[in-house]
Amino acid sequence: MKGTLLASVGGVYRVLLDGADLPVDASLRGRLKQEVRGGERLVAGDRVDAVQAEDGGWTVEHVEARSSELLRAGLRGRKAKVVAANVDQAVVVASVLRPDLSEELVDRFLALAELSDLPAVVVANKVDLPGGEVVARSLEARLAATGYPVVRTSIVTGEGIPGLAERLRGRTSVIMGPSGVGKSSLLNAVSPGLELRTGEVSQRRGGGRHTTVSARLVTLVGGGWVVDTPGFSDVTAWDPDPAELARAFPEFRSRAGECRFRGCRHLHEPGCAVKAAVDAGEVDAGRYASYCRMGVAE
Ligand SMILES: Nc1nc2c(ncn2[C@@H]2O[C@H](COP(=O)(O)OP(=O)(O)OP(=O)(O)O)[C@@H](O)[C@H]2O)c(=O)[nH]1
Ligand SMILES: [Mg+2]
Ligand SMILES: [Zn+2]
Repeated sequence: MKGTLLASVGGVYRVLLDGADLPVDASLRGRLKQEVRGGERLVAGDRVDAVQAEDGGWTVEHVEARSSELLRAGLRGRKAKVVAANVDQAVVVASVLRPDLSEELVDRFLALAELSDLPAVVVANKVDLPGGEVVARSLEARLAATGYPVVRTSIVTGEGIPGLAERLRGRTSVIMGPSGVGKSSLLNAVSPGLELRTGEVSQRRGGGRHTTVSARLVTLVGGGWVVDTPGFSDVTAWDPDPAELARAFPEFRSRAGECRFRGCRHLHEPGCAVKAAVDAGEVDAGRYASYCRMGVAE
């Protein structure tokens, strides 16, 4: 029977068979196990074939080719890891306060989505907090030239929850963002009954403790799938391939063709159209600064 992998924890593969309401726990067929050890992991969102033995136990026999892969940071030259499969949009969640907005982290998550060929939406959560509106507005201004929609949300006032629900409906989305910004809380608000675990943001560090520990796929009331992920703290240490990086900034792409030199890295080259756009205020200087920092391996 065909189904979708929801999560895998410690060698147990939780599969929602097509048409079923409740998932089953399965193990892997020996051959697949070899492949998993070889580095090809099964991840949330994978489409699988599972069979039931006479004793009732389920085994995953086959994994289908993926239509998309969300890649996580290849850390310091290591191979990029696949975090989720067959997703069709990335939702990058930031909180305007508690933890404080990290614009560079937002840029990094957006770049990860771009390099995974996923369209992205940005969520500015916790706008109920005093001063939150101002921070949300600055984030919107920063991203104005990128084309990414920014949705303001609050699980306290309910602002933006219907809009977010609308964007998630009927699609398979992956929720990304730093720990403690409210990813699981938002999903609970969008789809009451999910009851994902949420956690207090630690006062001392303003975040950093992971309440969600592994990527898992959940179904939403009204249709749609979402992969809830733990905050990828290691995205901060991501060194993307500098040659690919400009592709990860949509507002650069339309200008890159006008640079004087082909293969322009948009750093110190003369006649760079991207830098000219930054100087003209058409491309946000903060976004450009993120680009420069991300392209430099430390
Ligand atoms: N004031 C306010 N607090 C919120 C809002 N959304 C979430 N929170 C709180 O923020 C804390 C962290 O929320 P989580 O949903 O666990 O955050 P997360 O992004 O899933 O965190 P990880 O699973 O660790 O990656 C909880 O105490 C939530 O109650 C919001 O809109 N406003
Ligand atoms: Mg969570
Ligand atoms: Zn250039």
